[in-house]
Amino acid sequence: LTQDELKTLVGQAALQYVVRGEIVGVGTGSTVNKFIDALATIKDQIKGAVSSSVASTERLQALGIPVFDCNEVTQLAVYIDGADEIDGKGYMVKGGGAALTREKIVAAQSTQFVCIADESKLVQTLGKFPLPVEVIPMASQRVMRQFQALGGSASIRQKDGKPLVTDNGQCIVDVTGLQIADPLAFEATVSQWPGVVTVGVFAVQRAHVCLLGTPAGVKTLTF
Ligand code: DER
Repeated sequence: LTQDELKTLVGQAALQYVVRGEIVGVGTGSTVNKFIDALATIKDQIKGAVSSSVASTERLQALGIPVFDCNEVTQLAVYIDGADEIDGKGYMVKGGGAALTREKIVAAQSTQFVCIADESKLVQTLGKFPLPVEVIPMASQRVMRQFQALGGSASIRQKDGKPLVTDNGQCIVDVTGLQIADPLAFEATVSQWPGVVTVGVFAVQRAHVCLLGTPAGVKTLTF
């Protein structure tokens, strides 16, 4: 099975967690895109979706799925999203798709976080994947120096030769060389640095279930 086929597998498997008649929280990325395509096959059985990015909103709307704003809904039963890394406790590194801020917001408004991922995302310790951090541009150099002081090396994510601008108009700093042994403490510390909008460690908003795509089929991890 190719990685793409594994993503399709878990995207379809996530349908079983969607509460019929309700609004489902939808994340961002290529695996989530497979889930959105699967969701479209049951769109008459749901009320709609809350989206975590412009990209997911556009895909949902193109498939005829109503999209609601976070402020139009209260608690969502389920949030379906991918991850760049997930460890044995459901802690994740996210933000490869630059949508981490809105992903964390929708996840915070959801009761159950169901992570869908191909098996390459399951790691022992978070930190091999470059850690995304959404930052107010004027703070970016100081935040990069703070990560360097922790032993990391940081850079401003580029797109088409200039700094990527997020859906929220901010920039993304990617940090390599960190060992995130205590995701809860790391998330709490970095989230307080002036200028940090969102750090791509999802520890408070960890996953409760992970549908892991493997050549042997979908493995369900619960945390
Ligand atoms: O940006 C994100 O957090 C995405 O969920 C990303 O981490 C997963 O994207 P992928 O499914 O394309 O690997």
